[in-house]
Amino acid sequence: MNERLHALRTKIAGLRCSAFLTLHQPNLYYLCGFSGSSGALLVEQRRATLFTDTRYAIQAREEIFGASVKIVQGSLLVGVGERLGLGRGSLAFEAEHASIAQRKQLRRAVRKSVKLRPCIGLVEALRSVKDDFEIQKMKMSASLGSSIFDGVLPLLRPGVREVEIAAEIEYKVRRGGASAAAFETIVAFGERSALPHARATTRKLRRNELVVLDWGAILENYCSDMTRTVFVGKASVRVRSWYRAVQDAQEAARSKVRGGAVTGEVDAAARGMLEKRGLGRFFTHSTGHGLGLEVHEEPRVARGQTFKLRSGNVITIEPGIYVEGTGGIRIEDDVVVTANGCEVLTSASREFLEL
Ligand SMILES: [Mn+2]
Repeated sequence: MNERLHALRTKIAGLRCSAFLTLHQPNLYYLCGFSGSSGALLVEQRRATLFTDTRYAIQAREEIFGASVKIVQGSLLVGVGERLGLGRGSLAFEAEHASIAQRKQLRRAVRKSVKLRPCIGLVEALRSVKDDFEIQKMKMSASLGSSIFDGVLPLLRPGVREVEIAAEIEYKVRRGGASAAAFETIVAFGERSALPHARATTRKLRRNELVVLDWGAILENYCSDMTRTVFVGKASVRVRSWYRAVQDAQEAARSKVRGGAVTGEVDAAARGMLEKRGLGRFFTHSTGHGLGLEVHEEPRVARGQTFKLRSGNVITIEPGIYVEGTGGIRIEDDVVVTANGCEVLTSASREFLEL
């Protein structure tokens, strides 16, 4: 019995829908184990069917649980329409993962008497609570990410380019067993570190500069995401005090994480700490986000969010400050929520390192 499909069917029935359709890869993988890049999963109350094309025929039969496989020539949605036994009733589809063109195609593919019901976040809500097996994988992914940090530090010598460091990080992550980096690795030197999502360039490292490294792995389908900031050279008193403030903000946010806490409070803890140091205006993004099969997923850890954390949620805690023209500092860890607090999955040192 596929418990995930069971939980989804309960939700679908609660919405008074008779069937559910997803085309979104992480949801396909989560619900039936399919890792191919093109598929459609139709979940009805008594059966589930994965539609894919001939490229994935062997793979789908090997991977899938709880659903049967239907290999389709041509449009997957036409296949869905033919299989859908409904004469009437409602088919729920994922509004956030269907293009306007796909929606039109779907309308043509199913009978006129079937209502199409856009819905949002049904599978994502299930995915936000990780089971023990998933937490195990996320621990492995986070520990792979953490394990490469010490090996990168000796490469941070004046003259090295951002792209070289990014390439080294991604190489090490893949050598460690990752199928890919979880996102484009961020390496930002000096004033470029004031861009929270800087893209690595050929800019060379100089002495007495901040270095922000933000990287992650996809290991057995699960993402890690972490950031460390170091200083190459001797930091000023001002930069040291900034670093301490971000460290304290990160710790304040982490200490708020527990089952029953609201993500807006976690965000407020980090923000409040930086405001107290007069740095609030430099913290220009949210404190964190859910992490799992995707690098950004539910829940959001941001100002005003009312999401109540539960054991098994995995989130990042990543406050930062960004001072235009000077540089930025961010510290990011992945944590799993427990009844009484959280367990930090990323183990690399958070101490201020001057290289
Ligand atoms: Mn992140």
